[in-house]
Amino acid sequence: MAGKITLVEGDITKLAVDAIVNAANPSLLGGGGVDGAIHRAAGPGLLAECKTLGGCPTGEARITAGHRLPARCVIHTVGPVWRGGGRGEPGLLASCYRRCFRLAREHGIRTVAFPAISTGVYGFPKDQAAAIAIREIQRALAENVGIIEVLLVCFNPETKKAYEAALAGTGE
Ligand code: AR6
Repeated sequence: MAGKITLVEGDITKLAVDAIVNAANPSLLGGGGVDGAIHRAAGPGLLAECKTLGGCPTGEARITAGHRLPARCVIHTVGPVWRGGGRGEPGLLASCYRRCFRLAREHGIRTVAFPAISTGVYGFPKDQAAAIAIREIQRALAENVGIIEVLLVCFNPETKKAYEAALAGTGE
């Protein structure tokens, strides 16, 4: 495999990687959860840049500079709100990861950190989200998109357990 997956605990805003991923909403103008933390740490320049983007549909992604963050870039993606699983949520979540990797390749990003997209306020079950994340990340690494390391940030113990189970299921 061309790149590796690493689980890390803690706050994504502290990571000095090429890009951190933000679990945003379609306005791209900030919110709670990891989105709020990223905007607070990045400072007002990030909001100003986001205002120029005109929002982002669910399942897509947009890229900005990192402003005051240690990360060079922020990839903002909009995960689906969980509505029981029958409204295309799994496909939309997979699309978030694919769009993030597409942007990463276009921008020469070699190290990228993801939060557990959609598993907070948006209510996506953590185990299902972790399985989708691992599958899409392994696919991107196998396609050799230029990434050398994907960090999966575990903000709570349940998220870490879900990733560990998903990785065990794939023989990683
Ligand atoms: N570092 C890493 N992970 C974090 C951090 C952090 N600093 N803070 C929270 N998490 P959420 P969503 C984890 O709710 O479900 C916002 O208001 C959190 O524990 O941030 O995609 C947006 O504007 C969880 O595991 O994102 C949208 O309106 C994961 O990040 C909405 O929330 C995602 O939780 C998006 O909801």
